[in-house]
Amino acid sequence: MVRRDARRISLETFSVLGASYLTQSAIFAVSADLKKLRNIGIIAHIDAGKTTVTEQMLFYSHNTHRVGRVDDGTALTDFDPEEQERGITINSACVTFPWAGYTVNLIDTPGHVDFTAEVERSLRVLDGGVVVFSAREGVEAQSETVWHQADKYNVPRIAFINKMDREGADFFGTLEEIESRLHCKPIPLNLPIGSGPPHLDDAFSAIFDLIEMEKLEFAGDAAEKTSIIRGEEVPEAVLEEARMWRAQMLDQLSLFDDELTELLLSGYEPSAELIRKVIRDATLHNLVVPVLCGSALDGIGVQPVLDAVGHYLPSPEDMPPVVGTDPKKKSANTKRKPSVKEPFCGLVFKIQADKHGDLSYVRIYSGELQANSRVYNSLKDQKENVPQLWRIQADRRKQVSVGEAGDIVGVIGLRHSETGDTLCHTQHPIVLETISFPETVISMAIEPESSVERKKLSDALAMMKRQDPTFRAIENEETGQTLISGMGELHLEVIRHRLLREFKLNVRVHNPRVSYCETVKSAVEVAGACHRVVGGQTLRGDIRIRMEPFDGGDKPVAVIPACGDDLPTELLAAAMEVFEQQGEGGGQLGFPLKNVKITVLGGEASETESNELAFRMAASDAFDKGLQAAGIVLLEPIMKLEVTLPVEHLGDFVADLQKRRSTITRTTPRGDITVIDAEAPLANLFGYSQAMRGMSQGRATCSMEPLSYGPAPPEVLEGFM
Ligand SMILES: Nc1nc2c(ncn2[C@@H]2O[C@H](COP(=O)(O)OP(=O)(O)OP(=O)(O)O)[C@@H](O)[C@H]2O)c(=O)[nH]1
Ligand SMILES: [Mg+2]
Repeated sequence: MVRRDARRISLETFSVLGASYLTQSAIFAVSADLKKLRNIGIIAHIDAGKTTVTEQMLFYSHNTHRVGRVDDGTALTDFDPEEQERGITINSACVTFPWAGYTVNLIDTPGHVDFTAEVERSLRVLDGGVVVFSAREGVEAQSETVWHQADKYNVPRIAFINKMDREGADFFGTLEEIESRLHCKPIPLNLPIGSGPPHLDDAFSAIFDLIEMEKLEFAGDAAEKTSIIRGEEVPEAVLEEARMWRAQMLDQLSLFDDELTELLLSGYEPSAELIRKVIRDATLHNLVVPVLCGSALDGIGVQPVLDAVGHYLPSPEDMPPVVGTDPKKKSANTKRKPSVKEPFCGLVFKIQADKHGDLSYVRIYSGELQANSRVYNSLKDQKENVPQLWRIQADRRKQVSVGEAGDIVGVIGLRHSETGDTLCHTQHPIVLETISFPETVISMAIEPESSVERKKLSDALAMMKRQDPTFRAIENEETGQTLISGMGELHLEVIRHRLLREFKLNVRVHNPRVSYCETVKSAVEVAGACHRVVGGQTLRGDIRIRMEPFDGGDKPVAVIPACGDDLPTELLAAAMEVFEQQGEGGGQLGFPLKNVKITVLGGEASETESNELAFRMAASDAFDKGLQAAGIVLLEPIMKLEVTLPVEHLGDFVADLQKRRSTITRTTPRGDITVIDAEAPLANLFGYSQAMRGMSQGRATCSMEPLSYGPAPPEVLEGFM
């Protein structure tokens, strides 16, 4: 068992207490055993109930005295005033609590696509996920997106079908959608008893546990249903359905375990313990997704989700060793096991402003991180001091002296580290894979009310950029304006409100516009040359390249050497570096380049007159000539759109979407609502939320996310020429 000195932590001072309903024991929750630790994220489409589920979990684990409500602005993890006013989560928030001998580190993430970076960075460092679905809306657009993000990081997950108390709740329909739209094998572990709101005869009231084969009723006040009444009498019809689903569950699970198969073939009932073991193994290998259901708002079905987190989601010890590169040997792979005995390594995955300085969240993968120690930022090649370590509970924190493998801790006082950087032992360097974030799609010019505030604005924006990797701000000294870019209208609106609220900066804003990119129109072959005399010395370099449109590759501009032994290695390397740098610098109109390939075809070097400088100049010349000859294609962001609307408005919505240059890919009826899937240029979607509300008297909802970049209409390009 891994040593974890809980006393060492509890002797520390307990500081920065705000007025809240957190219990005193809250932040002391640290497991003594790595096997009993769960680092999990709650992920879902906007409004599915992630924060409500989190609140219930905190309450049942005795971390809070009462259940906070998103609708009253009292949820612990939505502590930002912007979140409380809007009733949505914007920032991911970290909480720790004990449950049945486990310690759970949980990150509640936002569902709105504009804040997708928060999901990405959380999934990058978490070991397991709870995916929440609304039983009424089923699998929504953003559920698919976060599901794929979890796939990317191979995160085992369990599903919770929430809102079983809503009119139109459909447990089995949602189950089917999980299977068909998310391409996974969902296995229900419980069934709802009843469905829909209290005024219905067959209202949702309890759940039936298919492993223990018993009914679970949740008794207590309103949402705070702490006591579970097990095994109450169950109508025969419910029992019959449960037997059918249990048989199906065991049948599916038998594919993964011989002992279970043999028992079933011999006609024996397997023990609950064996069933859980098989589910756990299959979940950890991402072969199945255990599914539970309930109504978080009414306090039904949340404790079983907590039990399932312990039973089926991985501990840090279940995770394979993290793999990184050794910065000294560049490409050599190096590994760290999740153990305190290994040298320290961890990943900075989030930076949050704090009145004491930036608070950097670090997931520790191996070894120990001590307060007042010195570590190495291997990506930046910088030594870092770690003055203070904190355990974080939403907006509150407690100072600790050490964090160990598997933990998530906050560090105050790092000077060079950014999101995605690796911190490690100074003598045992390793670089872990960094976190990649999507490109921004929307921009807006802003300027301070008075020139006196320019410096203050630039400092505030620099701070926000440190915290938010999907936010950009570029100052234009000529116009005095700053172009800020982000993931959507809401993202930029939140930034503007923060400037006003936190920094008392009232900025003038211009109309938002989309973030364009450029690519080249056709394939061209050009020669770049440097024939010059500099300081009495002749410099000579000749290089030939092909520049062409290219759909693929991880980088916006792919540079490929294909010139054999034509050029000495160091001269070719110098030229390649120039192509890569120029590629990042933008195209003819100044927009970022994208989907371009440069192939170095050959060149000529003279033994006496060619050096790296000559080849840098030749490469730069070739790059400029290539762009000129190949021509420009202006690219605009295309969005994937999912609109949910009352069926009677379908005609108006389709006509409106057609006016907005969109392609409707699917319309799906779902009870009395219809879901339209479409693709449309972002430029034509400004103000869509408002228009959509107008067309449906506020009953339609819509979510959009960046899909791709496509050619902008010729008149837009002409406007920039
Ligand atoms: N009827 C019903 N409403 C619920 C339930 N769970 C959550 N809600 C309501 O749904 C709305 C959204 O809940 P949240 O918990 O904020 O959802 P979320 O997934 O955290 O939303 P974002 O963080 O903004 O993506 C709130 O008005 C909740 O009161 C439920 O089980 N039943
Ligand atoms: Mg939320």
